[in-house]
Amino acid sequence: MHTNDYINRELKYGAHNYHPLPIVLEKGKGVYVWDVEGTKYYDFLASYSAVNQGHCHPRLLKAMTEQAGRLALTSRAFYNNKLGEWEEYMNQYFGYNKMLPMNSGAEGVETALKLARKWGYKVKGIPNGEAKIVVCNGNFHGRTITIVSMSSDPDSFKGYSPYTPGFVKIPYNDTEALATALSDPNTAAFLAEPIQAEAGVYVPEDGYLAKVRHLCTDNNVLFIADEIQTGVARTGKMLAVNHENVRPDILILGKAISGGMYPISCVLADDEVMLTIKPGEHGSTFGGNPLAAAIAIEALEIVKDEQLAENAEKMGQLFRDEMKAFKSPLITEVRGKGLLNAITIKPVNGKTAWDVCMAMKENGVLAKPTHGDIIRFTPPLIINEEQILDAIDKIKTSMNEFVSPS
Ligand code: IF1
Repeated sequence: MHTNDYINRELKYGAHNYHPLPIVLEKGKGVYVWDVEGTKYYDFLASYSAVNQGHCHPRLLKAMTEQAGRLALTSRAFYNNKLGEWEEYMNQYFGYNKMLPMNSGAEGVETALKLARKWGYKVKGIPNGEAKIVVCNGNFHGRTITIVSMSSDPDSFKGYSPYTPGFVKIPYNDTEALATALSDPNTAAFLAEPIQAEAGVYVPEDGYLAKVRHLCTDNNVLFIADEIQTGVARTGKMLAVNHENVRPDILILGKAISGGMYPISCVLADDEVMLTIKPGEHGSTFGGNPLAAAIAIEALEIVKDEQLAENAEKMGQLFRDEMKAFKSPLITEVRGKGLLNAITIKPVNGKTAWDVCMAMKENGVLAKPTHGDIIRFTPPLIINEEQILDAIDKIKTSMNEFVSPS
């Protein structure tokens, strides 16, 4: 079978809820992936920052296979010997009293929303049914009906009404609008991504997160940080909030806490928040399974052992410096933090961000546009200087195919 055979089979038998680049991958190792024709590529998406440790990391494979051969799933009807180890590990790693384990990022976000409402009613004393949660325009927190009820993107929410009530939308990076919204005594929480990645890697102004922290504290409102994409060393610190020494009341992690080997998410909070949910009031079949615990511990150990945050900081600065110095008429902006970067593409000669990504694919670098004109670049955090300079050279060559730098 060739590439098109695989694509046609998916078209015939699979839902059409994606429009992937026309490439069929069958192998991954470190920063590289190979397609079914045997062609090798730099993976500059890393599954939207889930594969921070690199594809099929040997230590993750070992931890996964060993645990899978011993005990994979017990459900939470019984205890297992790995979950408490993971919970204690996360307490020591991130400094929160408690962890609630789930599977997908969206489940982590839903869990945080439920905790915020429970805390709002039981601790803050908000009248039952009146709790408000403030969110930002341009947010992306997943795709459940409640989560798209918070979205400002019609592509996310159109056709899925009626929507979950209780959400207040404000502009991102706007602390005056936040102060106004938080003055409502029925506000339980403020949910935000420390950097809006899906929207196009929008980094808020310096000091924004610190102001958010103060405003939430002053108004007795929980600050919920969705670090599913920005966390686990992606932005050059373990968490994006670490750049401003801000401690959220609820921290949501996902994606790279498994290194891309298994769907794992979790919510971290202190007892006043976490213990508002009593036995039987929340959970999931796979949440906190021993296989996830073994993988997550090893995935986070690798982040420390291989100093991935420090490397992300260094390689990300090199990427932005190189791309800013590359005066292509296609590039209107280069922005990001650590190895979470994006380039805004101005169509030239009718060529768009999609065309650039298709040319990059031909030249051996994989990335995909978001919102039409923005290309997000999020390679695995293990990438070294030789590799990133080689990939940058291929990216520049791809852009030069359409128009020469001025
Ligand atoms: C897809 C986007 C990125 C996330 C943040 C929660 C979730 C995500 C900050 C939900 C997930 C994924 C979803 C994935 C593509 C990718 C994505 F393009 F969809 F928007 F990264 F920007 N919070 N993002 O980024 O986590 O339930 O997916 O595990 O839908 O194809 P999930």
